[in-house]
Formats: sequence, C-alpha cells, structure tokens
Amino acid sequence: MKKWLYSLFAVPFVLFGCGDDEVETLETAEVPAFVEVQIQTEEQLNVGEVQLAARVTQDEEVVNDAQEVKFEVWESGFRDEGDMLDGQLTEDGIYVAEYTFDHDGVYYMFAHTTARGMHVMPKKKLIVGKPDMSKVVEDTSSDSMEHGSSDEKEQVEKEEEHGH
Ligand SMILES: [Cu+2]
Repeated sequence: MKKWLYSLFAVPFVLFGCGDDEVETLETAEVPAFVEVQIQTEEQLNVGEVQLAARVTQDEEVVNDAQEVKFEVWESGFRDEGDMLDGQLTEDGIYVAEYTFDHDGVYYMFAHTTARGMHVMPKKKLIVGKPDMSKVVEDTSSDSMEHGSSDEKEQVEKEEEHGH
C-alpha cells in the first residue's frame, strides 16, 4: 500500500520538477501506462467451488510479474466476515484462486492487485444461486483502500495523524 502511495505522490515531481528548457522532454517522456485489471469471474455463479480470476495487463501487454493479486470475497452486508485469498499466476497475466460458496447469496469481490508500482482494485458483484433478494442485506462497506490485512496498521497511522 505504501508503494502505491509513493508512486502517486512521485508523479508531481516528475511533471513539475524540471526546468523550462526541459518541456520537450516532459512531452516525450514515457509515462508508465496504467495497470489494468479485469475480473473474469462470471457474475452469475452456482453454489460450490468457483474459480476467482483476474487478468492483469499494462498497455495491452499481459503482466506476469504482479507482486500481489489478492481476492477479497464477502457476502453483501458482511464484509467483516469476508475472506482474503492469494491469487496464483496461471498464464497470460491471469491470476486465480479457488473459492467455495456454501449458500445462495449476493456477494462482492475485489481483486486487490499490486503490479509495476501501482495498486488497482476492481470490484464485482456476484450472484450465487438464486438468493432471496428480499433477504439480502445491503452492502454499505466503502470502496476505499481498506485492506483486511493492513487495516490495523492503517488505523495506527490515522490515529497518529490525528494526534497532531
Ligand atoms: Cu486494494
């Protein structure tokens, strides 16, 4: 997560850090293309074992060296009880993890991807089986950078900031 922040903050220095005589360099400088992540898991799934999959590309080229692809899955309204799975590279920039849905429901998944110094995290809604929509709990969790694994650390950092 830190790396992601650094790369974000480093950009202004690259853009504004050079003198006037370097404007041409700026225009022709190679800005790294954004990493793109496409969740390939179908929206409609059956109860049982399912393959969660995401394809990582950069500038139309497959990315087989992603530092981390983590799948976060949770039932709508119960993100706290969700799971985090490590995606494994198969081929052509496709990272997968097996996950078992044991009952019908509406679920959500994030593909938390760290690659080439960037963090991308697409989200997708999954419908497993035939859930009774009147009983589905609305999901109010945020789309922010709260990562199950680093929540505690982020919390500490926030508290420190507020202490000043
Ligand atoms: Cu993320």
